[in-house]
Amino acid sequence: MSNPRVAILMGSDSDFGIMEETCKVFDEFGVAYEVMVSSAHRTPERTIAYVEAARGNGIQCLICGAGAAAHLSGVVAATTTLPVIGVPIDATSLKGVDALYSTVMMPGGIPVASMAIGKAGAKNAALFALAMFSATDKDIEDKLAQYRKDMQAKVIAKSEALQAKLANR
Ligand code: RP5
Repeated sequence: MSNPRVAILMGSDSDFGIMEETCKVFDEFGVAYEVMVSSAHRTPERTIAYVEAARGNGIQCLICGAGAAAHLSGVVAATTTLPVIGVPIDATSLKGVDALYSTVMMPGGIPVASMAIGKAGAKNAALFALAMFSATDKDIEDKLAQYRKDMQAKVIAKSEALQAKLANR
């Protein structure tokens, strides 16, 4: 994709089934991103080299999805002053609580904006990045407003469908 604004990193290709939710939102909003599999512990030098170059390459925000003892977001945040959003992934028998704690409990000084575990978090990571962009990007502000209106309309339609179904019982 040309001129990506966002970098989506994941610790393993096994995380993509979740991080695809992030990609889908950016696709819907027409925001360019790039995806890279890079681990904080398996490929540390590659991860750091990529993040160090990110700002110069036009990246404005990094989204990191990782499971288990998920230190990817923290390592990325330690390497750049760009905003870093973390998505904890359910990859172990602890069902993502391990990754949530690793992602959310950053010591003061190096912030990571942690989202919820799993697909909801991956979706919200994109929406959170878009909310930040909307502070200075009117097109994204308008699209986010429309996104919320569409979501409300779907909830109301589902409510009415359920009420109609119950009325016919
Ligand atoms: C983490 O370990 C990755 O982010 C992934 O969620 C988890 C398992 O990785 P694989 O063993 O599937 O490659 O580093």
